[in-house]
Amino acid sequence: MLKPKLRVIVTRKLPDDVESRMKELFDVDLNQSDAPMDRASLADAMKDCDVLVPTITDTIGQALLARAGDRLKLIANFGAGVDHIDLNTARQRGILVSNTPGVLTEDTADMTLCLILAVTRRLKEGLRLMESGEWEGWSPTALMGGRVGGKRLGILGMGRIGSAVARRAKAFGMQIHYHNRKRVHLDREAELNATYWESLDQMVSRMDIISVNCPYTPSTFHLINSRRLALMKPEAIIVNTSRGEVIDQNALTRTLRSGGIAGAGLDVFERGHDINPRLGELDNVVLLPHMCSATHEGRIEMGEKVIINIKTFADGHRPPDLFVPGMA
Ligand code: 8YV
Repeated sequence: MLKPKLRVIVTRKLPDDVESRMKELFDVDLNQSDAPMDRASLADAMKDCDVLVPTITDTIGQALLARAGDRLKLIANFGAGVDHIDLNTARQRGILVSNTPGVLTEDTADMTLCLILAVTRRLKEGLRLMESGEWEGWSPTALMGGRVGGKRLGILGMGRIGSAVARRAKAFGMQIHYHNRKRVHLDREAELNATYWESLDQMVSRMDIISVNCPYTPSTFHLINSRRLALMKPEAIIVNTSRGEVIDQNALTRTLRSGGIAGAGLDVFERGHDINPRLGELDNVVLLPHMCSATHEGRIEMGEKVIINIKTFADGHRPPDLFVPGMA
């Protein structure tokens, strides 16, 4: 007898190719409106499916998980970060959580370099000048920025994305430094010509550019706080393409406004899209709408990973991208 298809609920609109394949494989409910589900709809969905496919815009905490139906056995997240899911409660309830690592590494690293260049080379001011129609031609001293070649880049979190940032930055002539929970393998340090700093305080105080690339966990919450921002050199900049919660955004705003550091490039914000309005007013701050992994290729590969995780689970095996806390 044929096994019944798994009932899968997807919380947001995914690329068409991904949705078509899901329709072939599963009994799937898609969200064509792309409006994020409210809590009540999410709770209903979690009562009524075998597999939930959420994204970063769905906060799946203890209360929602406690009310999930017994049939919910897998949360196959569309995204690498799973900080919006209460992993401990999921584990206690016997619900597996998988993610989509690896396929957004290069795209995110590309955009990290884009932000570093945008801030150091004053892209925002240049664009604004052209868009205003007020540009009067070349000048020897107009819009001079900093040169990235030769600068010290301190990478906070030398995982997949941090290493991909390091490879690119090395090609731009930057000197690579990093802080990580654990020192990486010596071969990788040699490949990247990277210097390990056990002390984050010491690294932060000596870098020209800081790139935040660590996941958001209870131990990385506000890792960059007002005290550490005060350690940075006044001519240094910081970029964040990981999670907003790693930087205390209000402290960063104050530091930037008082000239404590020279600029910031942010793709991510606390609680998803909470942006201090005083940040965007600054010429030396470039803000992006969480778009670092937004390529057609990457989003399709993320969908393919979600499908492989669900299909493997449906076939009675362990999904390949099962998320194990502490192993990211
Ligand atoms: C994703 C991200 O696009 O994968 C992640 O962790 O931060 C993003 O770039 C997003 O999370 C999709 O859910």
